[in-house]
Amino acid sequence: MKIVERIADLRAARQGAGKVGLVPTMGFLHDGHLSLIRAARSASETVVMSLFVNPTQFGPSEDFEAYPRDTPRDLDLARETGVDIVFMPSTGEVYPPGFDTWVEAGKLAERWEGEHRPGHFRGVATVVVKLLQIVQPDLAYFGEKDYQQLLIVKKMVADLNLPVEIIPCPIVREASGLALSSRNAYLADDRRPRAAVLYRAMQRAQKLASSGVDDVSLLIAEMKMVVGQEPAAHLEYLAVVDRDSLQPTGQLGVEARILGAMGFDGVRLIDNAPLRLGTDDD
Ligand code: PAJ
Repeated sequence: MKIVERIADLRAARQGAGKVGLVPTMGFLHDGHLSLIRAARSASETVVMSLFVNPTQFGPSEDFEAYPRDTPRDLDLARETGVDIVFMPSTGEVYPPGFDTWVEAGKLAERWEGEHRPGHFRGVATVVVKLLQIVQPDLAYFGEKDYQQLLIVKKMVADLNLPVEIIPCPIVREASGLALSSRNAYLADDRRPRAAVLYRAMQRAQKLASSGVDDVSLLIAEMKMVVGQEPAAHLEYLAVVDRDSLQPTGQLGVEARILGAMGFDGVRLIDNAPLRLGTDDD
């Protein structure tokens, strides 16, 4: 496995690499990240993983400095999982002095994470377009865990004619249902099952929808009741949205998406799930 810190060296390593799959990450790898690497491994000749905690997607009062980091462990996991090249640039390599061009995501970024984390998606879209330009992969892998981010990246790639295929990957969860996240490291081990309350609420909504309940306000009220039973959980938003436009839906159609964010023991957690009327899978 090659470890590359400079853009020029990455470009050189990429020459003649065949079909390239890129997995962008901020490190502190868990099974969610590894599932993306495995998907890339199965479809590409060369797997590139970027490891870069991107400062521009963190707000001034957010956890950029405290964001969990463990590079030696990440490199071991990447090597074991079949990464060929790790790209781990310094902040100055990605944002040299005077850097001043930004990618602004449109309507998809207005609500939900965009509303609660102003500037977040501008930072994400900018760093993702830079990583795509630097690595020039054929395929790039993104998790549904960050569903809004996935849709924004897909839209950006279409709107800016970037020659890459975006491959969505399913959410990996703990046995409790808690979606894996680097930020789960902030939670005490014995608190994690309780932090799965957001997912339990989403499962409750799916169960009702499966039995024919299509009244979205009732489904949301039920989910809020489930979350309300967990005193440590403080909802930021919980919404049923059109799975493509991310606009709230009034009536449950064929398929919608539930998006939620909450504070739990002072940790900010997000989750999402499909919501289908009259079926019981997922
Ligand atoms: P990070 O949070 O490290 O996540 C890297 C990738 O792993 C993202 O595509 C994310 O959706 C995916 N992922 C995280 N948890 C997952 C889970 N439980 N199941 C499946 N996939 C999961 O997302 C970012 O970094 C950054 O915003 C980035 C795209 C790298 C830009 O800086």
